[in-house]
Amino acid sequence: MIRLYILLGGNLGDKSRIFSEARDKLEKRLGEINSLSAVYETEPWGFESSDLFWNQVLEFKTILSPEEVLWQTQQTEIELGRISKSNQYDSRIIDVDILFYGDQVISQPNLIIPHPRIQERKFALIPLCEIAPYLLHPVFRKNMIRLLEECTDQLNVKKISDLDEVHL
Ligand code: PH2
Ligand code: MG
Ligand code: MG
Repeated sequence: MIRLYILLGGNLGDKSRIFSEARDKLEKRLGEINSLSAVYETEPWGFESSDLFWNQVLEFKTILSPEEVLWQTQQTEIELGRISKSNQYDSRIIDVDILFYGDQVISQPNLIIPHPRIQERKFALIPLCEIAPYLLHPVFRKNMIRLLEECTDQLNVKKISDLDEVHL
């Protein structure tokens, strides 16, 4: 069993329904959800939009290979109606990103693990700190607390209270 961390992101549509469906589909495809962060409302990183994102980190136990996980996450995005994958950052219904696959380091044209920009993004580090503060980044050899302390991202990341999030 490998411990797998996935980041959900999206800033279009009925985010509550889409996130709930994404969690259900991913649990069927990847394995049991071991723990999950709160949902955070986050300012778009890397591009301008008035549509705020939701982000959430999920921790799974999986027996799938990294390539199988990638395939399953892509199928989930397609099923939930994600249209295109442009090279530029853009608004989207759902993005399912692999953050960590155990402590493995993978560098293939279509699959880079750990996700190459975790350390630059508070919208990933803050939920990671909530559920896995002492998880060691296998490349930088630093835990999530340390990466968050060193992160210079200034964009707003706000926890959505359980009361607001009726469908969770
Ligand atoms: N994902 C991006 C680009 N920018 N900004 C926020 N707040 N949340 C995201 O998930 C996100 C982003 C590319 O995948
Ligand atoms: Mg992404
Ligand atoms: Mg993605």
